[in-house]
Amino acid sequence: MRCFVAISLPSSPLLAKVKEECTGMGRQVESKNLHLTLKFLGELSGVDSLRRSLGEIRQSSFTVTLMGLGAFPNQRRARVLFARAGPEKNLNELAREVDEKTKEVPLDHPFTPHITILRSKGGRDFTEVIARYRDVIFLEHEVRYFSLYESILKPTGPIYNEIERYQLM
Ligand code: 2AM
Repeated sequence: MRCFVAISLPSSPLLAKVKEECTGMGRQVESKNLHLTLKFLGELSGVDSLRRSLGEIRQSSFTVTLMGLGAFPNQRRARVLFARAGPEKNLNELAREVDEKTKEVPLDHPFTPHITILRSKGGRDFTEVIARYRDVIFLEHEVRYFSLYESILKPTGPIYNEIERYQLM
């Protein structure tokens, strides 16, 4: 199965506003699917040992802040529009531990704390919307747990099933 480790996040009125302003610019991530990926694991034949080792993580809960927007690979021809997430210290530390506990799966790219809002196949120019929402706080949310998810890709969009939830202290 195709798996990833992430923090699930709720939407907010301001995130909904950004999505509305970006109507027609790509496929929007459904509110129930909003998440911050800590590590993408890809296709795995089994998750038993990995499930156990993720359970060894001991970290404190913290408040995540979504502030400002960004784009991958760049603002003018973006395939992904995202909200920036912080505090970097907590998120980097948690992502580092997740990576440590799942060492058998190599990290495909360095961790950049973000929440994808929209995916655009052709590459769109998001310069204006990014400038408009500079320094805007979209969400402040207490993170009490992270989860291991299975992702099932469907033509209508991905389905994310929570395999296991890991409480923070
Ligand atoms: P994202 O966080 O930038 O949106 C489940 O597919 C999650 O894993 C997505 O949120 C996705 O990116 C992230 N991810 C990271 N690397 C990926 C890859 N190589 N293929 C698919 N998804 C990947």
